[in-house]
Amino acid sequence: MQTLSAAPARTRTQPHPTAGIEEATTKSTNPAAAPRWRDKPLRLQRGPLPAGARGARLHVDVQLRSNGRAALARAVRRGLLLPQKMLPPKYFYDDYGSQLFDAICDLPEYYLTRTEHALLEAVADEVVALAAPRDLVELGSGASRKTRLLLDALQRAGGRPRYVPIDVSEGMLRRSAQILLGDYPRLQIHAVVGDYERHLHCVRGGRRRLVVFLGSSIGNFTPDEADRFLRRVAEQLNPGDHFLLGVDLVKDHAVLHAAYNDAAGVTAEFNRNILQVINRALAASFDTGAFDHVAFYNAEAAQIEMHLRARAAHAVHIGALDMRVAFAAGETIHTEISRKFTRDDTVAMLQRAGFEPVRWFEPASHYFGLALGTRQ
Ligand code: SAH
Ligand code: AVI
Repeated sequence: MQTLSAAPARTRTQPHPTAGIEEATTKSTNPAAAPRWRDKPLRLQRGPLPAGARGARLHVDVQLRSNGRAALARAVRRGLLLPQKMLPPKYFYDDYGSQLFDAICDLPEYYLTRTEHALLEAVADEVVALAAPRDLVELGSGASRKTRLLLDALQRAGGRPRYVPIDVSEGMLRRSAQILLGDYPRLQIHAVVGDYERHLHCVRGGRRRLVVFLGSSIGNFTPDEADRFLRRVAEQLNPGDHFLLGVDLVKDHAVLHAAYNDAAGVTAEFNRNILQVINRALAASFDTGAFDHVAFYNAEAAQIEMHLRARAAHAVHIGALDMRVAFAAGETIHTEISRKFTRDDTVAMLQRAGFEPVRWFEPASHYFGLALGTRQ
């Protein structure tokens, strides 16, 4: 694998509103009809977009109904009955949580987004030249800001790409798609409102693909979860398709600590917002003010751990689950891990999943890495 050092970070550009763009939407009406990934891996078919999408440049495929309320209910019941109470981090991202994450990306302490943006800016042309994609698929696309660097590179290379973002956050996905369509008049978007742990098969397209998973979101999985997830991603791809993975690298502990304990308190607000998500979806009575934000670096596991710590003993009622949850003073809910990687970890992780490493990109600061692999 070759290595490249990139230029220093630049300021990110702000998105701007655009007029409405013609759009077609399909909803999954019969989830049983859609093959579950675990049961039956799908080889995606070459072919046209679904009927409703013809003529429209944006097609939105809604896989998550009521924001996956049933799955949230199961996860909350299971997680809050554990001796170490836990909640899955994907539930941070209601509309407000997505906006908070976007604000985190601009924080001076949160170097991840700036560093990855600058790195991708430096290497996007090379990535596009190597992958030569016709479809650009993005897992957990959020505001799709870094995606622009790849779309720009694709345009420079004379391509007419289709962009296929998948995200659990419907509002953010739709807003980002509208903005992109305004800025890229030749772009087609097939957006999937879905959970990439369950709806990977919906990331359509049998054309040559570049799948990107940026922001070090892979670090929010445990090692076993990450291996399983990457294997599923690899199984979706055809030989010659490429995968670009962004990973936050192990570094000075104080830098890591500060990135998750910002002075403005945005990360604390983001962390506590998961309780509001549960309050609204499951008629729960969490008082967000009763919990402190706690984030620390566990050097042995090479991960930031984020918790919500009860200030005093109290109980919470979760109406939709008919469940009472007791908290001792100082007891925590573990809400997120954010693992930090080395280049060797990352390459080994890709190889275990069935990818052949193609390039490793890393800035002079060694703060963040981008690994490009291809399906073996
Ligand atoms: N890729 C962007 C956003 C990272 S934030 C970046 O690099 O800045 C994580 C994003 O993944 C959020 O937009 C969140 O809504 C989405 N997300 C988290 N878990 C998800 C899941 N299981 N399935 C689909 N999207 C998910
Ligand atoms: C999306 N994910 C990679 C972020 C991270 O850094 O783990 C989420 C986040 N949590 C706190 N701040 C940002």
